[in-house]
Amino acid sequence: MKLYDFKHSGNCHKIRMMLAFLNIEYERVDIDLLKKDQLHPDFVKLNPLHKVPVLDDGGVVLRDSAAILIYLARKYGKEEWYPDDPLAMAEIQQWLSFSVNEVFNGLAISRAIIIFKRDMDLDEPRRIAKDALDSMEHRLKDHDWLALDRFTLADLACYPYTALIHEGELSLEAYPAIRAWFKRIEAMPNRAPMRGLPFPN
Ligand SMILES: N[C@@H](CCC(=O)N[C@@H](CS)C(=O)NCC(=O)O)C(=O)O
Repeated sequence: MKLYDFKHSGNCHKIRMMLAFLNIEYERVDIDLLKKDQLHPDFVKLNPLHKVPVLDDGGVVLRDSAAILIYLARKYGKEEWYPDDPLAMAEIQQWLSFSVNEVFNGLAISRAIIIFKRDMDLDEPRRIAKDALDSMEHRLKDHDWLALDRFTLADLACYPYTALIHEGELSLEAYPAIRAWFKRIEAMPNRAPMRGLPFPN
């Protein structure tokens, strides 16, 4: 299995975490976005959207972090991370959508503007980031996990960019339930390394 991966990408980190949880060995192919490796014709053939992560599992090529998580959970993992029950699946799916909408457009873009010095206005991402954090806090103030009563793909998909919030110069001071949720996730085994998170190497 090959993961086309950029080390500073939270979307890629979701997949690295999942592969670590599942104890799956894989080959990491470095796509350095700062060097525009994603525009190389060989990579664009794999993903015409020129974005990481991309997973190649014996010739099965998938893009999009949420799609890859579902594939890995159902092919190699535990059914309870993405169950068949229609309501449970929808409850997880609403957080997977949230992870690539509000979390990405709010928290990840705020971070990218700061750490990659992107020439973009911070107001709109900051507004979306606040909505994202308020939604998570609302759910987590009386639940341990984002969907269902256990760790699922919902938590995995929302974790990296939320935990990297300090790199976007945002604060979690007003969000104690989110901070407590980090501790539950960070206590789990088989975490993959990521700069800026409590398990860097
Ligand atoms: N919805 C996609 C978004 C992927 C994405 O935006 N990847 C960024 C890095 S986090 C990227 O590769 N950007 C390079 C580009 O757009 O050229 C996912 O969840 O995987």
